[in-house]
Amino acid sequence: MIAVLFGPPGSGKGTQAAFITRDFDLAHVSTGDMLRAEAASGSPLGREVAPLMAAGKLVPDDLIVRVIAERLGHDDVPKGVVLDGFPRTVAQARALDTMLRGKGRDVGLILSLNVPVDDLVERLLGRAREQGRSDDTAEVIRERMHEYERKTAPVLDHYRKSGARVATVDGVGSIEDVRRRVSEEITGALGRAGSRQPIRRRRVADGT
Ligand code: B4P
Repeated sequence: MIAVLFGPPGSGKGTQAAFITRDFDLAHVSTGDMLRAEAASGSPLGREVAPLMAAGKLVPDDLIVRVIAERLGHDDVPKGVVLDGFPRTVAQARALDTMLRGKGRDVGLILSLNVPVDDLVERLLGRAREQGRSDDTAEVIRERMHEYERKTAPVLDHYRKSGARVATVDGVGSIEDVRRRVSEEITGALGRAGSRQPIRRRRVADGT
């Protein structure tokens, strides 16, 4: 199973990816986390991306595609992956399609988290208060939303046209409510794929 967690900034991709990867024993590939780690390390890549991220801009496609190509070569990938925050442009989606085709695989499920913009802004400003992320200020959030509408939203059409399974999930409600909806979609997709992989579902209600 290669699943893409899709949605605007603050829709809960990172939050839900943490549950899914644990509940279904999938590798978690978060481009946001990878880029933030590079920026914190002060590596040449980190120094290139830090100002873009702080301004709410997407980093260049060729750069992020190289990062993902390297990550998809890791040992934990064959068991299945949740891609969190990638692809974010149609060019990235096409590059991913090509990469996966080369491995005889494809994207099995796109989970699109649907959250109204007012809720997104409220969540991101809340995260700013709790975690102080440099890209969670009101001005930068506006720019990230703009980037999303212009460059990222069309990725869904790319997948719909390609015939991939796109599931829209209501991302409003408690984190546990959303977790339950997302889990149902993944369980359904795994069932349809007739996957023989062991599904290590844990009980969602109490988080065990
Ligand atoms: P990401 O790290 O992917 O960040 P995000 O879109 O802001 O957050 P996400 O949707 O994961 O929200 P979260 O669960 O944290 O990207 C950051 C930056 O990296 C981008 O702007 C870009 O510059 C760069 N980048 C990353 N990937 C790239 C790519 N492929 N190409 C180019 N550039 C790339 O949730 C947000 C908040 O909401 C949290 O505080 C959470 O606790 C809360 N929350 C979650 N679910 C909730 C719920 N149901 N109810 C209430 N609150 C909830």
